[in-house]
This record gives sequence, C-alpha cells and structure tokens, in this order.
Amino acid sequence: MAKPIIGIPAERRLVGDSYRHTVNQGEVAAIIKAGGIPVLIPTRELALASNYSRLIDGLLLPGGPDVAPRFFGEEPLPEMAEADDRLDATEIELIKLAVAAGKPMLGICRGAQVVNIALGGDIYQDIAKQIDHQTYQHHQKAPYNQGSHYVDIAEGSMLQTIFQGQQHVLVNSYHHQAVRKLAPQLKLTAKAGDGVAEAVESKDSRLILAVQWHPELMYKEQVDEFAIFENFIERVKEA
Ligand SMILES: [Mn+2]
Repeated sequence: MAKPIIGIPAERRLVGDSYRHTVNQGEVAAIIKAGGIPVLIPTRELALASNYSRLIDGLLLPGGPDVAPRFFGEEPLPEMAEADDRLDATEIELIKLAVAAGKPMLGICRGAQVVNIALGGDIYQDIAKQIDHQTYQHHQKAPYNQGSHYVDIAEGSMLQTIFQGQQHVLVNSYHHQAVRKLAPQLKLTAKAGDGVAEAVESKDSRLILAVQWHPELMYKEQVDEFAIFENFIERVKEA
C-alpha cells in the first residue's frame, strides 16, 4: 500500500468570532511522521460519514470534549463538561462503519471513550464523583508532555509489544471521564493503580487500540509513545 489515508474527525470550535473545524497539531504531525496522510473529517454532516469512511484506510479518534450521556443511555450529571452531540453522532457512525469495513482505529483520550460507547460500552461521566474510592489526579497540572501517573499493561496485548514488554509505564493524564462497562468486543489492556481504565483493544483482532492518555503530546521525547502511531500505520497497511 502507498501511504495510507488516516481520517481524523475535526471538532467544531469557536475561535475568535468564527466557528472552525480543528484537530490537534500533535496528532496530524505524528501521523505524518509515522508515514500516513491525515485527512480531516468535518463533523457537522452525519449524512456524509459513509462517504468519508470509504475515502480512508484508517481512523484516528482524537481527544476532545465530553460525550453526551444520552449516547450511553444516561442523563447528565452536574460534573459533565461541554459536549457536542453532532461530533458524538458523527464519530459513533464513523466507528461503526470502520468496524464493518475492517479499517483499523487508534483512539486517544476521548477517542477511547467514544469507541467503547459506539460498540456498546459506557463511561464514567466523572471519575472523581462516581468512583467510590480516592482516585489519582487524572487531570494533571504538570506540563502535558510529562508523564504523571503509571499504568499497568496487560500480558499479550498490542501495548505490551509497543512498549517492548514493559509492564509499568509512566503516562500523561488529561481526563475526568473514563471507560466503565467494556464493550463486548473490547478488552482492557492498561489500567492505573487506582483501577481507572487507561487502554482498550479489540479482543480477537488488531482492529482497535485506544489509550486514555495523550501520546501525541509525548511522542517527540518518548520513542515508545511514537511506537503507538507506528503500530497504527502498520495495522492499517496490513488490513
Ligand atoms: Mn489517567
């Protein structure tokens, strides 16, 4: 395969006095460095999701706002932050289409949550509020290119290969939501010492890897974090 086309849903944001479709520079740059061609997907036109899905070879689900809880059958708690239901609906549709077409996915932060929701799982709307024991600081105050808490990586996972057998890895953390009930086709492959889910993967294939942390903010200094993107491009090429 020539350089694979990687779709990245672009969040709508108010910048100054106009709305813009935006994607984090780190994700665009990491995909290019790993040998892919990023294509930004607008997220106001759900009806075009199938057209975009046919255009791409792989789907990167980036960080972003909270997912509206109606997509997993709940009402919003007071701790919910901003949500955008057209972004949610577009990403959920793109994920279902990618699964149906066997197009590999990489989820980052919100991306891990929305993949789990799209495939039938759910999330904590707010981990500090809803987990009944003291959790770590998952919204770190340290600079985002620094690791702040450790995660434990599961035996036999893609992450274990990516991190060359290391079991205990320092990652950054910038989230207040997390995967709760796993979708049937996913398995938990990393968690923090407080029990918070930090990565999920497909059970029986190499279709999905999604991490709760932000490798796009660490890959310049950390080769193992860049290996997450290299692994993604490899998976896309072999699909
Ligand atoms: Mn975390």
